[in-house]
Amino acid sequence: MSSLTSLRITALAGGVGAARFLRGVARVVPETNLSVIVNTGDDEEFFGLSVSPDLDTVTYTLANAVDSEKGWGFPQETHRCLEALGRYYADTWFGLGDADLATHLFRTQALRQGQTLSQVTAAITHKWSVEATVLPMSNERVRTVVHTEAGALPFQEYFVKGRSEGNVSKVEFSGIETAQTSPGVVEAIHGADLVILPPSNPIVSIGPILSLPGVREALRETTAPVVAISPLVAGKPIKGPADRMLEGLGVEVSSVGIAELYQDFVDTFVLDQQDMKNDPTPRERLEKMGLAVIVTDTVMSDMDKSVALAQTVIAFAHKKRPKAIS
Ligand code: FO1
Repeated sequence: MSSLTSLRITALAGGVGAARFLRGVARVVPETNLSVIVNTGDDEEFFGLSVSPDLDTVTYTLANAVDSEKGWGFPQETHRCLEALGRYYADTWFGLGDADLATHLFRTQALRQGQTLSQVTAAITHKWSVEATVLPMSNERVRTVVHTEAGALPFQEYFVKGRSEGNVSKVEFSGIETAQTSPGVVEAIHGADLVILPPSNPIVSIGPILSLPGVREALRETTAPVVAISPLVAGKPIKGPADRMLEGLGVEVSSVGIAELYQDFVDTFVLDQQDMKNDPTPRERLEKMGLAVIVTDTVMSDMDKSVALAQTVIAFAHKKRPKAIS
C-alpha cells in the first residue's frame, strides 16, 4: 500500500462525531487525500432556506471554525435574525445563528439558480479553504423520518424540537428509492486506500448513506480495508439517541450489534477501551465474526485525542494488505 502522504482515505460521515474524527485525520494525512461522503438525510428547509447540518458541521470543523463545545455552528454565535423571525413565524426552535445563516442563504440561492448540492458544497468548502473533497451523499432529496409514539417526525423535529424523546419504532429515508449517489461517491469508495466509518449513529447518520443504491456494493467490492469505529463508549453514545434507536429497532445495543449492521463489508472494528473493562466478550465475538479488532480510547474531547485516534486507525489499516491480495 502507498505511503502515508499518498494514502487516499474515504470516510462516510454524519455530524459531530464524524467531524471530530476527520479533523484528526486531516492532521495525519494531507487533507487533499481525504474524501468525505456526508449524510443529507438530516437536511431541512427553514424559512425557505435549505439547511444541510451535517455538510456544514463537517465543513466548519475541517475549517477549524466550528463551535468546539457544541460541535456544530459557530462559537459566540448570535441569534438576532431568529429572534426577529419569531415575529412572523410560530416555529423558531431550530437554532439558526446569524453568521451560519450566510451559508444557508448562499446554498439556497445557488440551488434555486440550478446548481446541484454537490456543486454548491464544492463552492462552500472552497470558500472555507477546506482541501478535503466533501461530497453530499446524493443530489436528490432524501429525508430521514423517525417514527415514535408522537407519529412520523422529520429528523430535526424529532432530534431538536422533540429532544429525541419517545420510543423509536421505525426509521425511514423518504426519497431513497429514487435517489442516486452524487457524482464521485462510488468512485471515492472504489479509489480509496482506506475507507473509514467514523463514530456516527449507525441508523440515522450512516444508515441513509448505506441505503443509497450502489454504496454497500462499492464497500463490498473495494480493495481498500474498511474500518468502522463504534459510536458507543461504555455501551452509550457520547451524545444523541443511538442507543435508544438501536433498542427500538431490535438491534443489540453494543459494538457487536453495530458491527452486525456492517458485517457484509467491514474488515476492522474499533471499540472503546471502556467497553472491554468488565466484559472481555466483545473482542471475542467480533473476532468470531472474522473482524480485526482495535481497542482504544475513542473519546475525542480535544484535537490531540482526535489526532491520536486517527493515527491509531490509520497506522493499523496501513499495515493491513488490501483485501483482494490478503
Ligand atoms: N442541534 C441542536 O441540538 N439544536 C439546534 O438548535 C441546532 C441547530 C443547528 C443549526 C445548524 C446546523 O448546521 C446544525 C444545528 N444543530 C442543532 C445540529 C443538528 O441538528 C445535528 O447535529 C445533526 O443534524 C445531527 O447530525
